[in-house]
Amino acid sequence: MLIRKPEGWEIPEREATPESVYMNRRQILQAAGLLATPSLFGQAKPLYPAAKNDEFNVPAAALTPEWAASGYNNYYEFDPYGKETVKNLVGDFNISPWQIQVSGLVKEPKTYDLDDLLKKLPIQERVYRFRCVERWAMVVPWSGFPLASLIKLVEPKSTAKYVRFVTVSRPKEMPGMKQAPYPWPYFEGLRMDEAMNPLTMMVTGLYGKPVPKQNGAPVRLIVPWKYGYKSPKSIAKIEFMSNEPPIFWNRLQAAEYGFYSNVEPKKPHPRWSQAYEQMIPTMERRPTLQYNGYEKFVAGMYNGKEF
Ligand SMILES: Nc1nc2c(c(=O)[nH]1)N[C@H]1C(S)=C(S)[C@@H](COP(=O)(O)O)O[C@H]1N2
Ligand SMILES: [Mo]
Repeated sequence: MLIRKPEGWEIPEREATPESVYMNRRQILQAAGLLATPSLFGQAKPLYPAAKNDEFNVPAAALTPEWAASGYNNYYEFDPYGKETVKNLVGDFNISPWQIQVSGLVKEPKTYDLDDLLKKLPIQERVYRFRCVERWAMVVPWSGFPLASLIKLVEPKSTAKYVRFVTVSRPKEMPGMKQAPYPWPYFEGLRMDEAMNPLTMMVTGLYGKPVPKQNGAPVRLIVPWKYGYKSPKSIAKIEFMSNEPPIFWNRLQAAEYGFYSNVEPKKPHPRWSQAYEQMIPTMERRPTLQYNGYEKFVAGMYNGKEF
């Protein structure tokens, strides 16, 4: 029997009823990835990866591996007793939509939507050294906007001398909050000049992607010349004040944690010499640097006694 070869003008059966018959134009464009999802609508281009700031960059080989930075975390609201466990406990944590309440000594106390802020405040990527008082350290690319740009937007009064930050409080989504009798939610603070320092960043991204929940999504502070606990995660409130605000770790153990907490190799913590640091994940030892290596950017703010 002769098998008839289709003529060029004949459409094979499987192509005769293309999907386009069943999909409307919008669905087709969406399937092809050509339509922005509603939440992205109006945004000129994707947020990540953000433009790299060349002043704060290192060769890729000098970076901490991404899996280590996002797999070894201090985030007591999820686990007050473990670090490698945190990433497995963040599943129920809701980060969208996200609001930041700005209050205190400011022109107009107001609650801001993070998505709206991100339309006004351009983000950039900076590689920073990051150092925990427990001595472990890493070198990672954060993305975010300078805290100074947010402060300029909200216009604090001249009487504002300090800024206080408060982490979100969601005991139902943050299982660690019930495990330890701490004065939740986590609270921190900076002097106004520290908050305005160009190094101080509100971070929304890590390794060219949105920052993982275990690292503080959707927005955290990064203050690279201070010990890590000065960089609160998942910030829900920012308050401008005339007096130095209390901070979480000082409230818990005043003898061990001061307000400034600038990295200083010659000042040992009662439980950890600060002469060296250990790079995750190898735990290779390196000498601790004054102000964590950011002396030229920050030493001018201090008289040498703020540790
Ligand atoms: N809300 C909140 N922020 C926090 C903490 C925390 O327990 N809760 N831990 C701090 C400490 S001690 C460190 S070292 C860093 C760790 O950040 P990382 O997990 O992204 O490395 O987050 C800081 N911010
Ligand atoms: Mo820490």
